[in-house]
Formats: sequence, C-alpha cells, structure tokens
Amino acid sequence: MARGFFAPQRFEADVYDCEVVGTIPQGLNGAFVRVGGDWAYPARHADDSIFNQDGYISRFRFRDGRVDYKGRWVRTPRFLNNAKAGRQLYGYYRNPYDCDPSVRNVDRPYLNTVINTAVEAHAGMLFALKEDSRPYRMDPVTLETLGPWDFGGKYSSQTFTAHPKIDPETGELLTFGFEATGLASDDLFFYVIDKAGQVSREVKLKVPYVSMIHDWAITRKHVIFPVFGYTTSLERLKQGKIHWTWDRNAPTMFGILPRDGEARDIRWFRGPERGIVHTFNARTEGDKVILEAPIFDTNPFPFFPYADGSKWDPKKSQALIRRITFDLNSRDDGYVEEILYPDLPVVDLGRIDERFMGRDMRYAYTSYGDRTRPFDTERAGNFGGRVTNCYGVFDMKDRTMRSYFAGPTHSLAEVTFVPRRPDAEEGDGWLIGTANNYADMCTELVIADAQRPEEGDVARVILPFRSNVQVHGRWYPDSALDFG
Ligand code: V55
Ligand code: FE
Repeated sequence: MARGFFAPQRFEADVYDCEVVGTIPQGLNGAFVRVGGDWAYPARHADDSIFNQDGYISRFRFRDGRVDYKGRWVRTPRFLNNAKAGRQLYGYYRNPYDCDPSVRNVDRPYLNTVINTAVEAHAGMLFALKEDSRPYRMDPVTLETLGPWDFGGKYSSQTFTAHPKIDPETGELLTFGFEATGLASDDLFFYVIDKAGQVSREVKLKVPYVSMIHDWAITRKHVIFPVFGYTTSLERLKQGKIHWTWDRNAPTMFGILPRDGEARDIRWFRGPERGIVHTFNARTEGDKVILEAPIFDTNPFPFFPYADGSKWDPKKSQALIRRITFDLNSRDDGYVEEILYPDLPVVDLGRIDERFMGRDMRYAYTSYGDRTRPFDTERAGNFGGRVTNCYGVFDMKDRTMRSYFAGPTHSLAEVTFVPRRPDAEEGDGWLIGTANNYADMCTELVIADAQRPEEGDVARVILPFRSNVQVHGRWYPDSALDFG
C-alpha cells in the first residue's frame, strides 16, 4: 500500500467553514462536487489499476464567501460486501472471474462496480458515475448513496458512460453505455434523455471491436465514439487478467452517428494507433465534423499491459492537443489529424466552458507539468519532476496558451471552468480545482481568474488533511441543484 501523500484515508469528512486564504469571488455560490477513489481495503494485486479503488464523493459547498466540505464513500454492493467481510473480496479491475467466489457475479458485472469517476446533475438529480455500471443517484445534500438509477425502467444498457454530455440549448442529456449487455459484449447503446429526465431515444449499435470508450464528443448534429487500442475478451477475463490489454495493431476507429440517426447511419473512420481517453469538444461545420482532444500515440496507462509484452514508456505515452477533421463526403475512411501544440505534453483531463458543448469554441483548459518552474524538493519531497504544476488556458483559434502556476510544493488535479455569470462571454470566469500540497500534506482548492491566470489564485480553500485521489469534478451553481 502507498504511504505518504497517497496512503489510504478511509475516513468520511465534514469540515465546517474551511480556512480560506484570499477572498472567494462574490457570486460564486454553489458546489464543486468531485469523485475519486480510495482503497477501503487494500487491493488484491499490487499491480492493479487505481481505477479499481472504492468510489468516494466529496463536495466543497460555497455560500457567500464561506466554504463547507463533505466527503462520503459511494455505498455500492461491493463496498458493503467488503465492509461486512472486513477484507477485499474483489480482484483485478473489471474482472469478476478474479473475485472471491461469493461475489463472482459474472452475469451481472455491474454489481461489482466502484463508482469513482465522475458526477453529473440532470433533471434535479445528482449522479455519481462509473463506466461499468448504471449511474448511482446521490443525495446532493447529505451525499448519501440512493442507489442505481434506470430512468423509470426505460434505460436498458447495463452500463452508462462517466462522460454524458448536456446539450446547452435543449438541456438534453446525451449518453451511452458500452459492453451494454454484459461482460465483453460488443453492444453500445446510445441514449437521449430529455430535460425532464425521461429517455426519449435509444439506438442499439455494435462496435467494430470491444474497447474502452471512456469519453466521446457531441456536436449540434452528430455524436462521435472513439474506439482504440484497449481490447478485451471473455477468454482473457476467464484467465483472471485485468480487463484491458493494449493491442498495437488495433486500428483507432471513430464512429460518427447523426444525433437523430438509426444504427445503420453510423459511419466508421479508421486510423493508426492512438489513445483517446478524454475529449475537449467537437462541432459539425457543413460536411465536416471536427474533434479537438488531447490524444496519446500509444497506451495511456501503465497498469493495462501491452498484449505484445512491450514495456510501458512514459515518454511515448504523452498526450498532445490535436484536432481531427472527418469529411462526411469522403469516399475513404481516413481522417486528417493536426497537432496544435507540438511541444507541450498535457494531462489529458481536458475541459471547456460547457455552455459551448458541441459548438464552435475558442478556449480549452487542461493541466500540465512545466519543468522550468521551481519545485521545492526540500519541503515537498522528491517527486522527480513528475508534478502537474500548471493549468493551461489554450486559445484553440490562434494556438497560444496562458498559464496558472500553483506553486513549488503543489500538484494539480483536473481543472474546471466556472463562468463568472450565466451570460458572461466565453472564457470569462474562474478556473477551479484541487491541488496536493506536498509540503503541508493537505489538499487545497484553488480559484484563479481564467482571463488572468498568470496573476495566480485569488483564493485558496485549505482542507486540514490530504483528501484521496480525485478523478473528475464539476461546478454546479445554486440554480442547478439544491445542495441544502
Ligand atoms: C478512466 C477512468 C476510470 C475508468 C476507466 O480516465 C477509464 C479514464 C477512474 O476510472 O474505470
Ligand atoms: Fe474521465
């Protein structure tokens, strides 16, 4: 088990009126809600994926310049079974064959989920998400787990992506599940859920091969499903191995479906080895569909091994910000790929001003490590230059970049953009997110002006402990949900 900053925490937290350095911007009322993982019991395998950690939801609640914090485990059947047994019953990531016989659930793999990836609020409900399960409804006030949600029985996929998208004009929730009918199944079900939370469309698709479809993209007219590198099979799972292996020979494929289309309307484009875990955004311009995303040349994650035995190389597994253009009029199945920032590997947790989801936009946000900035190894320990110390504000039109630096003892998690006002122009608002403070062994939430990132943060919320690993977070203003 990890020690130091990444040692398991295993407690639930309520912190009232957190310490604040600086001044919380006026009007920043709502909640920053995030999900991540922690091992309630140690993993069975030392080389398992951290994506297999128990889910933990937490919330910074902002009210008139004051901030409360709350953190709770997501109580899935797996969490409760482990708690009852007092030990880890579950094996490798997404492999029920590797679990204790009492919890094998090979025909209902979603019972083995840990909900540790993302949150979404829609139709007055708060959901915590993991791609191998339906969403879990959470109480936005108490963060109690209310249980899995099937949209009144109208949602038939066993799974639901951690990256659903809300159309800013229609308020619809667009979503999908892969391995939709069971372990290693090639079914992908696409859904439109209306503003009121009712399923209004279901399209049953087949993927060219079973792959991790972690994130995707929408436009006003299309949805885009990336299929890449990671493969699995029932045979592999029966051998007791971790769910994914990276196949260098697997083509990268993008399925483009008109939002109002049927299964026969999907068109698959094809290219060489790439990893597309997260996207920024996409748009349809005439007969072109344009996708922008940080993209890897090869296997993004060291814990999902190469099928051919290759050693994972951090220098090769870096994400670069790219633009991919698909021509819907083309006769062949190729596409054009451009690298927008060739010399700047970034963390692939890309975000945008979500009021522009599916639309043409200017600014993309993500974090990255700037090795030319100072790092205080004396106070923070030797992280060998691996820290993520900056947020980047990327102007995707003129390909410039501005940055926020978190300081010489800090490493940042995912950035979130919060508009200053509902009607503010694109990019006018705040960059918020959490940071590990390795010197003080605590977690901080930083707030910086997105138009003046180099001036540093305007406020920091200091937690009196280090919180567990965060994956994705989102900001919800008071108008989006009642947080109590
Ligand atoms: C990702 C994260 C996951 C997962 C699959 O970042 C893919 C990508 C935190 O869990 O299960
Ligand atoms: Fe994600």
